[in-house]
Amino acid sequence: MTNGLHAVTVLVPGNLNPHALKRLEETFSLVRINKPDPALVTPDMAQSVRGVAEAAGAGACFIDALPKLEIVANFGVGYDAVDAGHAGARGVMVTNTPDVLTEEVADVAVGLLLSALREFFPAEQWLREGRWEREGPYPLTRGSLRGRKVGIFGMGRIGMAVAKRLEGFGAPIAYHNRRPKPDAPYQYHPTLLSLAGAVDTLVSVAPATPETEKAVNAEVLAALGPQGVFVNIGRGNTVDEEALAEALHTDTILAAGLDVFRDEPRVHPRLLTAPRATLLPHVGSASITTRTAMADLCVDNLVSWFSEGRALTPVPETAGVEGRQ
Ligand code: 8YV
Repeated sequence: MTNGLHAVTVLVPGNLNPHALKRLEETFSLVRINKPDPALVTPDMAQSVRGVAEAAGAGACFIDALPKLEIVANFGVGYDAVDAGHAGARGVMVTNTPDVLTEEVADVAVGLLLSALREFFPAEQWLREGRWEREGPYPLTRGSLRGRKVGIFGMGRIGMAVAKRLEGFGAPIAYHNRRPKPDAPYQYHPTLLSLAGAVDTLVSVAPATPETEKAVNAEVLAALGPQGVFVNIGRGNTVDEEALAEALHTDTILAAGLDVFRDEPRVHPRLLTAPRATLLPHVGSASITTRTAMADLCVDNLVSWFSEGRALTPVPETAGVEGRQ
């Protein structure tokens, strides 16, 4: 069924998962450039590229530099680096990779929360440095999951999976989302500030949008209170990182567990020195199993588009875009 697809040219700007690259190479005519920069698009590419597979984004100018483009297949559920509104207006389909990473990312959110509260990394360092033997047990942690009230910011698929897990830990759950979710049996808060005032544990799974930009700010963090813990598994853009670092350094909140940052791979220097901060290099979905499933869904979207004229997982902005054959 995919034999005829070698005539279709797919462009990969920047790095992509090796399994995705292998499948793209076997299935399509693959071309590559270093990054999604319109200046790197050759006249040949402009005339031939019908599909893009990327984890590096696709801005409006890049999309416009490819007049034959029909589909951008984003590797990842978050597609904030793709200008999906512009793509939709130009009749270009955009797909992402939902569902296949939900449980994996939710697992890491819980791991981050426990690690931030119970100080796993500093405790392990204590052991490795021989201090257990020399000085005795690691000091008791100020943080504990016991008795906590959890707030979820962003009640999508991953938010629901995090909520289910934390229910299992005995924590009452509340949430803030653009609008209430009929299938979420948890207390809804119409604002993030009201949610933060009602809980001491805030887990952000929110996407990066103009509305969520720096939504987790000094006021929200102060509302969490001195026992507050903030976990971010969504996007760094949703946080005022200067305010978060300040809140940690001044004991305005107790702890943080962060997998995502505003300017990855650069991390705000005051977050690096903050007490009780567990910092991970954006590894939420980064197991071989889950990244392979994401790669398959990314490539399957292209295969389905070019062989059957329909995308498997279109993003809402381009759900109405139709195939051209
Ligand atoms: C990946 C993610 O790090 O899916 C997302 O939105 O943030 C992660 O799963 C990313 O997709 C890798 O490019």
